[in-house]
Amino acid sequence: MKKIGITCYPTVGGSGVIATELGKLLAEEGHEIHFITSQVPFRLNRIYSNIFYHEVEVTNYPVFSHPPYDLALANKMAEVINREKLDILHVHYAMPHAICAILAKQMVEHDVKIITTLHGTDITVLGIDPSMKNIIKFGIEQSDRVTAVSRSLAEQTKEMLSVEREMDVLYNFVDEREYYRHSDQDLKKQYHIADEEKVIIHISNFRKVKRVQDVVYAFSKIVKEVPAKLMLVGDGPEFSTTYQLVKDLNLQDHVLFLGKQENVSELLSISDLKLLLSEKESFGLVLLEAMACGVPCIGTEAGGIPEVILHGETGYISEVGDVEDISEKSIEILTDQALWERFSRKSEERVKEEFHSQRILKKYEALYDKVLES
Ligand code: GMT
Repeated sequence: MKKIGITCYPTVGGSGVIATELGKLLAEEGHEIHFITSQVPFRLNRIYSNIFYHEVEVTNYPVFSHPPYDLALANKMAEVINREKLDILHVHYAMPHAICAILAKQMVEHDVKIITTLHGTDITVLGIDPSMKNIIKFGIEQSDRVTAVSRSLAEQTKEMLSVEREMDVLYNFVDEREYYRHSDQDLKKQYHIADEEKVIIHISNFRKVKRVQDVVYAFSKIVKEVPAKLMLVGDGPEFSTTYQLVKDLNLQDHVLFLGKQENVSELLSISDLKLLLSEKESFGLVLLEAMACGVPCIGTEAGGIPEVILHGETGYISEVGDVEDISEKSIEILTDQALWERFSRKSEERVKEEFHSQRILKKYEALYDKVLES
């Protein structure tokens, strides 16, 4: 049994989901888990007797023009490391978590190992920002071990930040107990989707990098050939522009804006195709969730997406922005039932073989053993 601290962004994004799900799996294996975050992680949705939560409280003293969250986090990390005698502090998303962890380690006597997991925008966006680049590089170099969620992200990190150190690639995973194809088709009726209509789904935080408008443009071509509905799940800065585009293309009757949703496995279970057309994407956890529910995916040749979707086996890969190609490939999948079934089956198999939660859990546990031996 190990004592493991975990820090992540508790409210949004795939990195918080992975960190929390990993914490839960580790707890089920008998480890003692200490979440050190600003809020209770939203996926921590039941009580575990061996999971503890330590809230980071920030002082909002009037002298501060910016409340010092990072320092409060480092202080809390040091307090928990010392009091609970943590073996490992595993931080998800380099900025600022890796740097806070290094600082906390320097503040304590107790020997704790720092593991940093890179998730994507901490490198591909923040890592090229001159105001943060050097400190992110510092956090990566000073961590005892560093993992990245795809080969592509590990390579980009080395290239963009000129980091020499060894990095382990540990893919993301989904909880198979939640992500599987549910058989209840009644949901389709509830959304007034006719039986013969195909369902295309996109799930994201509607940020520019996700290119949600390409999804709408592709759909506008698909719906001319195949009776279909587009479900847009999520919210974010590009929501209004996307809404306007749907209106301009006169697609209102074909597009459902569902906003933020949790537990999307039921929505995925009534879907026939998933589109993720990002220009940057280190992994694309939503692809894995779709594949686990037997949904073929089309994604872009960006970051780690081609490591998740096997082109021609579980779905297709297209160039970023090639809406023509994306719509052609979508129409092919949606109109060839034998192809759809092959992609769907292979997607489910691939998740079970390559991205099974127990397989990834074992890899993290092996990494913890290795770092503690060193
Ligand atoms: O930037 C985001 O979209 C959110 C970010 C996060 O913090 O969750 O997502 C990143 O981490 C996910 C979990 O590892 C990956 O599945 C996403 O691909 C990655 N996002 C990007 O690289 C844009």
